[in-house]
Amino acid sequence: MSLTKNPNVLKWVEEMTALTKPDKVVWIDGSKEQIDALKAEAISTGEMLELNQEKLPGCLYHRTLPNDVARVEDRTFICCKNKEDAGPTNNWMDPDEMKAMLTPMYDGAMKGRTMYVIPYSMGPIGSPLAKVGVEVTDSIYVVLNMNIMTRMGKQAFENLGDESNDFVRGLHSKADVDPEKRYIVQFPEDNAIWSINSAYGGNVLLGKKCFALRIASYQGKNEGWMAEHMLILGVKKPDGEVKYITAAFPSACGKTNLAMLIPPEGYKKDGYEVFTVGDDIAWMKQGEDGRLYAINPENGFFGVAPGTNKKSNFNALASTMKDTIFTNVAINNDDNTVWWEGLDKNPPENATEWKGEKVNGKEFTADGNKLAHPNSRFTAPAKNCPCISPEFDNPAGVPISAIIFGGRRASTTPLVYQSFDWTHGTYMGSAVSSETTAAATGAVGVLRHDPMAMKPFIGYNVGDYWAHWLEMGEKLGDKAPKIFNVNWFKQDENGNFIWPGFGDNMRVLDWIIKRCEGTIDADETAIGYLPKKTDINVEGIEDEVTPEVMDKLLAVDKDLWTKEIAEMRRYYKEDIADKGGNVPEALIKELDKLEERLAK
Ligand code: OXD
Ligand code: MN
Repeated sequence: MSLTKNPNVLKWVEEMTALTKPDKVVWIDGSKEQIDALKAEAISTGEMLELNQEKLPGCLYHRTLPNDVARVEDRTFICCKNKEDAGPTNNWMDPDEMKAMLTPMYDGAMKGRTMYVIPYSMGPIGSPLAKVGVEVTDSIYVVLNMNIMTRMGKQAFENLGDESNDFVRGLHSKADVDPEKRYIVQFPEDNAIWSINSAYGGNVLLGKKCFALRIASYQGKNEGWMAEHMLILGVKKPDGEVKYITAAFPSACGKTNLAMLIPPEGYKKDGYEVFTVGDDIAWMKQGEDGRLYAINPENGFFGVAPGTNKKSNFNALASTMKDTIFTNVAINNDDNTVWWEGLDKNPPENATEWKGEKVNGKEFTADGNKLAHPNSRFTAPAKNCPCISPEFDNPAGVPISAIIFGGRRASTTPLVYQSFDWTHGTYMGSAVSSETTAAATGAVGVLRHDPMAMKPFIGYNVGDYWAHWLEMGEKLGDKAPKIFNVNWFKQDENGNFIWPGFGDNMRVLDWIIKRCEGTIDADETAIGYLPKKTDINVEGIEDEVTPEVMDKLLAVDKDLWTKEIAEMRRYYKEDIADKGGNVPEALIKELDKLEERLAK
């Protein structure tokens, strides 16, 4: 039975049913009974495995096909009418051509299967910043994940109302999971997403990257708000005030870790606390008081499992202890629990590796094999997180004091610096880049540009996206958050990291907050405001971060920055302007000014 009278929803679901021809249509109301029945069905067919219900209550396990383990950027498209509107960072195809190509693939794709109709809200129900989506899918795995990652079910339709046409239409079929016919397609002008031949999270949980970033960034440009690839955290100070900060880093730079940071002992003793509002996506809009407010549109964490342990991210690990779905990790068959590289130093002997083969985990990993896929995931409810913010469900969002950009840079970029103003900060965001690590590619130190950490997620032309950032700055005026850049990954001559990172990043957040409050001075340098050498608190880590190390962490090397400027000129011209991206004049000017300051 349908859950809404909204004729726009009914008509679209009817069309999708006629196209995909499922045996049955089930509307997802989000009730516990319905979810429990779907879990039982998925367990009975082997789609999901039930884990040890004493040690991991409510937790399930899923294995994807080995050819279907990550987002597929080369098969991801932005289909708007004009190619120029997709810009140089996106694959593009004419929307009609794309639909003509995909329609035969969807035709009858759900024969013999059930179509699930999932209404969901991105953002707290009733929030003026929230938006509704409807996803139809032939995968129970998708339903169960959407149940964790979004506010799903009847409540979302109540939020949409009986008339509105303002919902994102998501069509997903795993079809034959054929990698040659896999397409992840956004139609921003139609509020629509089509995903086919995948069953992996980032490609099929359409509320996440497809809607909350690609479609939403386009909506944000048109409606005057921002959808960003940012964590949101709150720092409670000893006086009880909470300051909120967002941060954008490319993947594998520790967003989830920073979002769930545990402050060093000294800070804890002084009364500091860190709260998580989000670990991946922020929707931000100007509030009535003129400040920028952020909500996390998601309701859970879709985190990378390998490397997560008690020390690296206690709060993330704790979040996975109940009602969590694990995908492509390894199973410890002795007690039917899960294991992944970096969880501990003790791979289970009696293991099932991620592809499903039973192995002796100790021997298997000794040969250099991995038990868990490097991109294996946990889907965990946000409310499980021990440090979840009390404001997590606040429909108004939280007021943002600072925006942080960062990447993985062995040299050049200091530990932290502050932009002179919003425009300069927008330049800094456009210059976000990360160096590949030896582990990932073999080619160490190759610079990948990832503006605002949004390269794979900007749903329109990157030049227009930068212009939108500049417009937002004008609107916010002196109420705008301050913009910073951080680099946790500086190395010495021998390739050793010289900043401890993890919880000690609190020391940098502390400086950032004091800069926002105007209670601490800074050194004005060519690249921005840098901390005075003694203003980063190193109490408790003096042995590691000596004054000499601090000198290195905060160094601005003229030769390296000259190279950086040359590379940014090349990037703006060859990668953006020559390929149809309109780099705003104001950003080129920032580059000129940076060069002038450096020459002085
Ligand atoms: C993610 C990503 O999964 O950025 O969050 O790839
Ligand atoms: Mn992400």
